[in-house]
Amino acid sequence: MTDAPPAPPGRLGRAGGQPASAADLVARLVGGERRAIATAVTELERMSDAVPDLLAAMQPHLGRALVAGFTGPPGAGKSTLVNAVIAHARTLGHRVGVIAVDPSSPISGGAILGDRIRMTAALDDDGVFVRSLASRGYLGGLSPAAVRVIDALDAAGFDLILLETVGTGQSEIDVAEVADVRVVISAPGLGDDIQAMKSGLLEIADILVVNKGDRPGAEQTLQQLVGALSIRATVRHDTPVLKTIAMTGDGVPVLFDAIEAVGRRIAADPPMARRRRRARYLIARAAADLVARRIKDGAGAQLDALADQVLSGLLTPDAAASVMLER
Ligand SMILES: Nc1nc2c(ncn2[C@@H]2O[C@H](COP(=O)(O)OP(=O)(O)O)[C@@H](O)[C@H]2O)c(=O)[nH]1
Ligand SMILES: [Mg+2]
Repeated sequence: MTDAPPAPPGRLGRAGGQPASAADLVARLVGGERRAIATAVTELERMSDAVPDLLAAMQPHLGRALVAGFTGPPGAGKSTLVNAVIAHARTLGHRVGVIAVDPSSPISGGAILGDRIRMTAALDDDGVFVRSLASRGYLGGLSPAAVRVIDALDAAGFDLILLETVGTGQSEIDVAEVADVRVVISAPGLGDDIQAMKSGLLEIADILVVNKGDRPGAEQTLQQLVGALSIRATVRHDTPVLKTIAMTGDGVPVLFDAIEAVGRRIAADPPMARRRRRARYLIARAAADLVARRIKDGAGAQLDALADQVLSGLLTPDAAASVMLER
């Protein structure tokens, strides 16, 4: 964890000895009060009972932030690069919120980003807010909680929100749905990384970054990416391919300009369109969770009955699934 300790669950912090209402908390959050932001983020992360009220109170304050997703294989340098982008964005006066989604435990994983941020002045800077979230049960992907935390940081006036996720399985799809700008990071020496990009990372990228530009093989990795872009039908052929050295900040201003350029391109979309995409994602995720829970909780006897019908040839498994969902 890199920010203030969470309030106890179910309470929204204290004001004058009384539990603060969601509206009060959001008013303080909108005013940029750090404790209020930390408390709201924790409530949203834990899906506490206060969440519906919080979301409702935040609605009028949403839609200003640009959300940039940083995804790629472990060790590519995402956290280091996020840190360098924070530093650059701060010199330009942006307020930066950071959400790092770690597939492992919040303790081991969160500490990694925390260490990188701690190396800079960012922790003492009111213009930066960092939170690591575990991706419990979401296979390395984004949890719906992470999407709600984006809203909290947006409402709190962070105009740039950086989202770090490991690019495996579900998370690349999540990032494509949730981020306004998708930055896909690779680095030389990570093995068969260009092949790994077949899994869809190239397709979602607005910007491709070869980090560790100081390492042997960086130029070759870059050329491979340029080559892969040119022969694939399903990608934008004008996707920028940039080289960075996150450790020194080399290439970071160019990357930042590229992020802003994509931001300008999509600024033609009304903010509502971007938020609608995130809302669609939340609904689809919630629906999938609901179905999974139904199957797990209540469907034992029904499943047995349907299985018998499948075995006796009365139903196909697909038809049985439909019966189950219609109940
Ligand atoms: N040589 C070199 N090492 C880097 C660079 N950026 C990050 N690293 C190192 O690569 C390792 C993984 O970095 P990290 O940011 O944790 O990667 P992540 O897993 O993608 O978040 C760390 O040891 C970093 O110090 C770079 O530009 N050049
Ligand atoms: Mg990392």
